[in-house]
Amino acid sequence: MIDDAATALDRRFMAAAIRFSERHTGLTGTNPSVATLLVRDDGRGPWIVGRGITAPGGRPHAETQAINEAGALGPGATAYVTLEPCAHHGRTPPCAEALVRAGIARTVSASGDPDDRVDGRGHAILRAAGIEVATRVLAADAARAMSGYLRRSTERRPEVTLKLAISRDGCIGRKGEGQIYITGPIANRQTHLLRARSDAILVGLGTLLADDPQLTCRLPGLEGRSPLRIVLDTRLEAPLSAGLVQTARRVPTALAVIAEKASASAEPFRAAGCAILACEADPASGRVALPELLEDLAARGISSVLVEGGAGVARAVLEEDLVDRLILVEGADEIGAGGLASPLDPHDVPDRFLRSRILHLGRDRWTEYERRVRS
Ligand code: AOF
Ligand code: ZN
Repeated sequence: MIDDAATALDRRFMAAAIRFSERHTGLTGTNPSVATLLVRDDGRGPWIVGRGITAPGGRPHAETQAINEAGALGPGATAYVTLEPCAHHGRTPPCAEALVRAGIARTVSASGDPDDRVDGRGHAILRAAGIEVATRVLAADAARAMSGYLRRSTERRPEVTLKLAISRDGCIGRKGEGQIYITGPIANRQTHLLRARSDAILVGLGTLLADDPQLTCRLPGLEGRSPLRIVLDTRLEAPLSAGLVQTARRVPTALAVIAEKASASAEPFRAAGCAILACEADPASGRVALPELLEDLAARGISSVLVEGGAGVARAVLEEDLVDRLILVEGADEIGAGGLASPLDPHDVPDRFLRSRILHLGRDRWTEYERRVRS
């Protein structure tokens, strides 16, 4: 009985730690956003004495911030960490050693850390110091919160989320018209939150030409959290006057082009502040090869990519089985004549996707799917 109570309490604090960690998702560079809660119980029930989240940019790590906040209340506390504490010497000593030095009595962790420098060593340092260690508490929830980092660490590519807004009659836009609203303001704000939490947004040239989009996060207070904007522009045909190009100094922007286009003709784009990604061409289509581009992005530290635009890009990532998370936002109204058909029928989602969440946002329905674990 006592064990069950302890487990329920552990889950409660770990759930709080995971939610807390999500505050910095998308802000911590190549580091995952990790949270630590230090909790002690002096006989009147548990209370949180220190909290930390991986700082923007990736350092300091969560644990040392929580230890500092707890001060004299740290010794004897239980540490809830969403990721195994690190075991390597970076700019600061390992967090596992910091927890030992702080006199932590017990550690509860959610996900292991696949980083070669950690991978079990963090837990081993704690155990060797006589600290009780419970692992894998709410491991699946923590893995979901850090899915980009875990995917990049283990598969050397970012996690890809495809988001499609689909009208009631199965369309994603109207031919010849720029941006039209398929979903309402609440769903649109949810999309901006998704952008804030992503490292990069990917769209095709067609979307840039048709919509001249901004692809920024415009939620009040979160304006600084716009991700890197990447345009698939095989032959470098984007106009210099495009909004994305013109604002590249303010919001990072990259054009993914095939190698032979990355030379002299790209100079004006570089001068405007755009990064030029020289990509391999897919032998069949001649277009930028997507798996290789994703590998390249992972090597640059990008852990999550949100695919937001263009039926063509959506179709390509689906056909090449590159989509890890699928988000369908179904609007309440029809587009009618001239509608562009969605590359995916919301009533016929491929079997490899498992529905994980449904939100009702105003008149819209937001459904999330995760790719089933490959056997
Ligand atoms: C922790 N606590 O809050 C985070 C950890 O480049 P460095 O030295 O900052 O190390 C990066 C690695 O640290 C990263 O790959 C992951 O293994 C770990 N992240 N570890 O103990 C944290 N963010
Ligand atoms: Zn650390």
